[in-house]
Amino acid sequence: MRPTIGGRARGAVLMVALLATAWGTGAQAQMAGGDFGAYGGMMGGGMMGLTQSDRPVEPGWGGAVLDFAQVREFLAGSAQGARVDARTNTVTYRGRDVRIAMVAVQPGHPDQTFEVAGLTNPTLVVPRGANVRIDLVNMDYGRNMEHGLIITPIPPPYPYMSMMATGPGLVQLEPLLPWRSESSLQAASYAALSTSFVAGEPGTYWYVCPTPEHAEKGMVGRFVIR
Ligand SMILES: [Cu+2]
Repeated sequence: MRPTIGGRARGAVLMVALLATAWGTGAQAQMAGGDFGAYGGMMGGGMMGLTQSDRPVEPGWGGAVLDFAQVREFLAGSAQGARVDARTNTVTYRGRDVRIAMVAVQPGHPDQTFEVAGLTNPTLVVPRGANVRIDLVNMDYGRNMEHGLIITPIPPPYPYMSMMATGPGLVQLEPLLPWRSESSLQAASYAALSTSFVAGEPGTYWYVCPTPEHAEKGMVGRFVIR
């Protein structure tokens, strides 16, 4: 079963636990165009706490581990199936099956942002009813640079502890992705994780990094279902 964004009642949290598959180090061979291991939001009371990952990535962290060549391949394909409009900072997807290739803090972009298809914190537009998969790679490095993603109907601004405002979200990548293993981009290993859901109720939502301070600093963008 997959979680659905939105529901019959506006604001209702209709979540179904995902079939969760954690990928360890064996995931690397399947990376190209593959799924990094899907995590569902374990919704319901008491699941606010995200796993702490304030450390560099290492095998067995809970998701996939990519090398730099795989990350470059990921970036090169990140606009596939998307219409990218830099003027409006919008990435629009079509069809029943949507795959969104997202980076947390891509080098060359502002700190504490998400990147999709080369744009910074773009508005992402998906069709109603689409099966959406988000693949997230953390390219950041250093203390407190673990990143994650939730999708929430609660708009910004958010406080330092963004989840105090957003709650656990309708969709959640969990656990947080640890930062890359080395300062050198070429030598580093990278954490990658996927989640899948159905785009239900049309409307405007927000993708938000749940790490303390990050959403407050601007690690947030619009997610539109129409
Ligand atoms: Cu973050």
